[in-house]
Amino acid sequence: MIEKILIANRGEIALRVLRACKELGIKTVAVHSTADADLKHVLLADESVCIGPAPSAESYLNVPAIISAAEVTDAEAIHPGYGFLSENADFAERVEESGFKFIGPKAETIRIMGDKVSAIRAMKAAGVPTVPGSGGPLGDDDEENHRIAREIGYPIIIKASGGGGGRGMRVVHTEANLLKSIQLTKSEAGSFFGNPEVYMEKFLENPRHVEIQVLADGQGNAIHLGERDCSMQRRHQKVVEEAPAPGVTPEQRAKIGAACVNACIEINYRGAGTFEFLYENGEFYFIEMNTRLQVEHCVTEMVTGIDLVKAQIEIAMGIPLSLKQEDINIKGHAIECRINAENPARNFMPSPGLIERLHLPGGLGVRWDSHIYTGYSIPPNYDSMIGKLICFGNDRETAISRMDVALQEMVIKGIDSNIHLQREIMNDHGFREGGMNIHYLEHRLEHLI
Ligand code: MV4
Repeated sequence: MIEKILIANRGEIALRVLRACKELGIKTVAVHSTADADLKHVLLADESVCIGPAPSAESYLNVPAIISAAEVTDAEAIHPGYGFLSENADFAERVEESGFKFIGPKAETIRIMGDKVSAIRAMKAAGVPTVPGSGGPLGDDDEENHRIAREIGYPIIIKASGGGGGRGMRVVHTEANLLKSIQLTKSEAGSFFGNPEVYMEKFLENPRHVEIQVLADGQGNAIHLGERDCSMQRRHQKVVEEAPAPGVTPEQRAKIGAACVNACIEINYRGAGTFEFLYENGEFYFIEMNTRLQVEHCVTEMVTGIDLVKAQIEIAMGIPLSLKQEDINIKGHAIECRINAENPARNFMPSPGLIERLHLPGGLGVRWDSHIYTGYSIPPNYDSMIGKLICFGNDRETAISRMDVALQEMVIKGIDSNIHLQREIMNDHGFREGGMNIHYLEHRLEHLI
């Protein structure tokens, strides 16, 4: 049993984790920066510890301060949430070395997945379909690199092994640009990530971003919870996510899901995880694995009825997965709109400040995951996402209509938000049709704003 969990995060996800802990009868420790003393989860936690000043580098990324907070409060486990230290292998290692449970995979697994070349190698070896590519780091042999690119076929993309999430990539359309692009990407990778290693993949021009959620107990049991479509994004920031992905058939889901489950068992994965794929012409191509809970986990919860945070905690306690694959049924449709404190008309400039008035939507199939409240002031130091509106329906059209009504009902006064933009997306013909690719929203935004 775990009796007390320290939540090493802030905002909506810290509150989400706190709620799961309370439901399980587990005591909670909130850690917060000086700018965050009045966060909702800090006020609701059994204990709270200030771990540093407002800048993340000195608080939410301050490993010694977080471990000290766990020591002084006698917490037994640390939940990292998403972002911050959630995929930092050194942090996971320090947590476990200090005698606490890290609610997530083993440090070694985080390290393998953090290095994209080793992640792709591991997945390919486990039978997960990957993007045609170099399958390993590029060397200094120019002729060999030309040969690899020619074999893959242009356009190709060069990616930093230490990158991910859209940083450190370069598309090459013709042979003439190959060598200098490799050099440039290597040198950028070296300074951005401290690792100059790069690899090559076929550049898929119009894919969708479809990801598979898994749960594994590190004791030989693993299941998948279907997929999410996260193609509606701007500058690598997801805007709308949904489950299931439009057009993915039960047969396709079972096949790619089984490949992910098999890989989890092969690498002895522990915890919740996400396999990210590019999806084009009905085929899945693995690109990266996320070894943490994701922002958009809620849409999977809505269509499976499974509490992913509770599952993470039970796995950390060493309880074998009681769910079997045949217990997982995808029912209905869920959509998540990220609500950000930003001004879409001013190049999405962040809009921190006081929430003067707040009216929240409700009704059947409406979920609001957020830490904000009237009188709360959004600090300027962190991500601009202030909440997630999730709507469920028996079918996609119902979920979209519910979302549209919920967005109409929602009022946040005192700051700018993307609520109106989300309404426009819900009423956009392409979105309503479903199955748009990763470039669709960025093109539509030229007309929507
Ligand atoms: C790609 C790709 C096309 N072909 N790889 C961007 C983020 C990083 N996780 C991987 N990314 C991409 N990799 C190949 N071989 C296009 C992207 C990409 C993208 C992927 C997912 C979601 C949004 C994206 C936006 C631009 C580019």
